[in-house]
Amino acid sequence: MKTTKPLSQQTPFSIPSLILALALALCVTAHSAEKPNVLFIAIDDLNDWVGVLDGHPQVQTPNIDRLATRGVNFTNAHCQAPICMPSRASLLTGTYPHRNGIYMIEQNLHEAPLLKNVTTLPSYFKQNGYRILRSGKIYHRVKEGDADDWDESGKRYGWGWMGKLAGPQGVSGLPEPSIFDFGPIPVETAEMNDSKVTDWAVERIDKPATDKPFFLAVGLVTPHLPHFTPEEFYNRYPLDQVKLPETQPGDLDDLPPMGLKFTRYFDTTPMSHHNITRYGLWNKAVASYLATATFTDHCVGRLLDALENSPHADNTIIVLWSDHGFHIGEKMHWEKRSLWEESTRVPLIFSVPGKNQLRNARSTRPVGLIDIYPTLVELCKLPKNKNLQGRSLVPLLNNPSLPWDHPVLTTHHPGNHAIRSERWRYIHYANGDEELYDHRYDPNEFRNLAEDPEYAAVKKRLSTYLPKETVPYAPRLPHQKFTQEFDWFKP
Ligand SMILES: [Ca+2]
Ligand SMILES: [Ca+2]
Repeated sequence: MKTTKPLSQQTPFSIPSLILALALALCVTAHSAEKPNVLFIAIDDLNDWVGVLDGHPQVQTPNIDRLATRGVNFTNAHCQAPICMPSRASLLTGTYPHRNGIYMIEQNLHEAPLLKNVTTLPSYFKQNGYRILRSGKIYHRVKEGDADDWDESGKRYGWGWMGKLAGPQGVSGLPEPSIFDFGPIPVETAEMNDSKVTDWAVERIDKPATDKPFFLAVGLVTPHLPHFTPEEFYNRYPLDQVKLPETQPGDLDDLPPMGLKFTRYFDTTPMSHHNITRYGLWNKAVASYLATATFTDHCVGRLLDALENSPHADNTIIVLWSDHGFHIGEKMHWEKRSLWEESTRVPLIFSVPGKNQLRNARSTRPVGLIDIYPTLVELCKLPKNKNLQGRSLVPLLNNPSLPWDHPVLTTHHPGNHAIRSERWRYIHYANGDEELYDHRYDPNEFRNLAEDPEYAAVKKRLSTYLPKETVPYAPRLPHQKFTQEFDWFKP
């Protein structure tokens, strides 16, 4: 058995050997601090219905909540575009839609002339000595991600096979719902797409470390439509007990013509407010979405467990984000493609290993998904990438209440912008129409203050953050099945 001599009997260290030992210790610490792994968890269409975001009083997301206790939860984080393709293109290239030309689903970032010389986030990590791995949906299009030359890639799964389980009529009760379906389907939890995406990632986390640090990107596709889950998740939200989102009769009366126009896009799909209310399906839609949030959370929990039980637990940065929000009837709107809070607000949590890092902290400062790239570059001490248009959130990770006068921008098609500051949401449409909401008193954005002269100065100040120039669309692909010609510039 080893015994420790009393201090007085120990051989005294010479000053030079002490310095050498200290230097060695510092070297080891610096090396491991310089090369943290990254677990990059991308979620599709998850809004603020997450326990730690207080977006819905009944939602059960114990694992995302657990992650928040390990780091900093950004409660005022917003996407740069309220749909998958441009939001992910922005995040992964570190550029804004109004500066890269990617505004819509039917585009491809490798065909955008302004992105020709841009190094995407995973590629940047690869160039700087990381082993990059991906499982599931990271980019909107599979082929876009292929350009990163991943060291290992897991499979990405479609939803068609689940549609077959739901049957030709679907399970929601909407007529011909197609992908706009929601409810429980007869499937085992382990068979769900995201369970398999998670299995693949868990196996990689369990593997012994290589000489290189890893950047492991895991893209969970739930809660993207269809909102299917096994019954075990759906049954946690009894239909007679679910709370509907708060709405106000006549809420849309104070919208300018362009605000109203935006609500009409989804009127052409099965999941419209008209259809949902007409068929009495709002409770079921809420329960189904809550169930998808809980299922996604279950996958996140498996990733966190795997990491915590692995040798990488103390040397892995975790970032969790969703590409945009989702309306479940707020402002009588459904899905995304709006410039309101429910479309733009997203979960964003950073957990950074290290003794001095903050735990269980929240920051109410306005931040964007575009800030993830520069933040990871700084946290991992990679060389600065000068082409990035977001800003590193490291100062907020160190002090979540640091003064931060950087309102965040969301764009939907050229010229339609929202500016979100800590207190306000200011929307400026391409035709000049405006909306203004005061989140201090009106978190549901019921009262549009844009026409009230009392707020002219607020509008003027916020409008200084609008882009001065907007680039046109990068080349467009043919329309897909569920998209249609829609004029986003005129009421
Ligand atoms: Ca999405
Ligand atoms: Ca209103």
